[in-house]
Amino acid sequence: MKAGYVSLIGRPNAGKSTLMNALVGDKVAITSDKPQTTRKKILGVANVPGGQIAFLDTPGIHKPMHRMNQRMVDSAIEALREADLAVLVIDVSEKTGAGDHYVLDLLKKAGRPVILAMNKIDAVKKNELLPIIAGYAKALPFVAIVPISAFHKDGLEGLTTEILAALPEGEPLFDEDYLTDQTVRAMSAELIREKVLRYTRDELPFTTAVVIDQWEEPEAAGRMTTIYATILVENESQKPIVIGKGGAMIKQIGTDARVDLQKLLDGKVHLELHVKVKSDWRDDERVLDQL
Ligand SMILES: Nc1nc2c(ncn2[C@@H]2O[C@H](COP(=O)(O)OP(=O)(O)OP(=O)(O)O)[C@@H](O)[C@H]2O)c(=O)[nH]1
Ligand SMILES: [Mg+2]
Repeated sequence: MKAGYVSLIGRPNAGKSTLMNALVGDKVAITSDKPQTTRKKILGVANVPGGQIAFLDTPGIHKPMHRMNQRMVDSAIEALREADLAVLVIDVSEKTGAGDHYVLDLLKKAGRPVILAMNKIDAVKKNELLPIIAGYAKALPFVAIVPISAFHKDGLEGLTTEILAALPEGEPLFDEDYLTDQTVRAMSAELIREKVLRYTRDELPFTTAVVIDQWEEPEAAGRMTTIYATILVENESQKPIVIGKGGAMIKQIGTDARVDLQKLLDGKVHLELHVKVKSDWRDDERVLDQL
């Protein structure tokens, strides 16, 4: 049996969380088409024939402009230290740039074996892959290079085989039914934030956070869980955007979130959403600690 920690590392929006969900076979991390979706390291455990893989999904590595972002990048680097193996996830439909070289440098310094997962192959022509492979192969001695589409679950068996081959022999690290290190409350807050990311644009995705204020368990079987949550924004002008015309936006966010929450909790959910302004919360260590 093989077992170990595998950190998914890469630039924002490369598809790391989509990949982890696909490999774990469950929605563990939220995803969105906006960069900087994942804000902290998330464990997702995959039990596969021949072993157990403890994936660490990480925030995309970027230039941090706020304390929150510094924490995000730090948590990715920490995951790299904890890993037996790193999987560098790249978006092949994006041009290679300075950010990619920075990530390659981090991987070099970490000294862990690295697999290159070339993601989003569905979005490019086959012949565009060769020069990318050549460029990356020159930069780092990857133990394997695997073209995949995380979204379409294409090439994932091959990737799993390469991961298992590179992991040490060992007994499973977690019980077979253990999926993630996140609490149900934390996952619920994330699901609500995912809907905020889905429906809002401009700076809103970067400046919002979700806090669960109160959680009322159902009193009897068949009754509903009541969840009170607050969507934090950074300034007054952002509040009406999240609320929308006549409350349309927050209603849409709530309706969509409730569908996911009911799936997560396997029962009826009553969700009460509020919007609160907390200026500069992204640089407020106390708020960040709470989050
Ligand atoms: N076309 C295509 N899109 C993909 C694929 N994998 C992921 N995506 C999309 O890419 C976007 C980003 O995906 P995420 O999984 O959130 O990316 P991430 O690397 O976790 O991003 P951060 O958390 O911001 O670092 C989403 O819109 C996904 O649907 C793929 O194989 N093909
Ligand atoms: Mg992510």
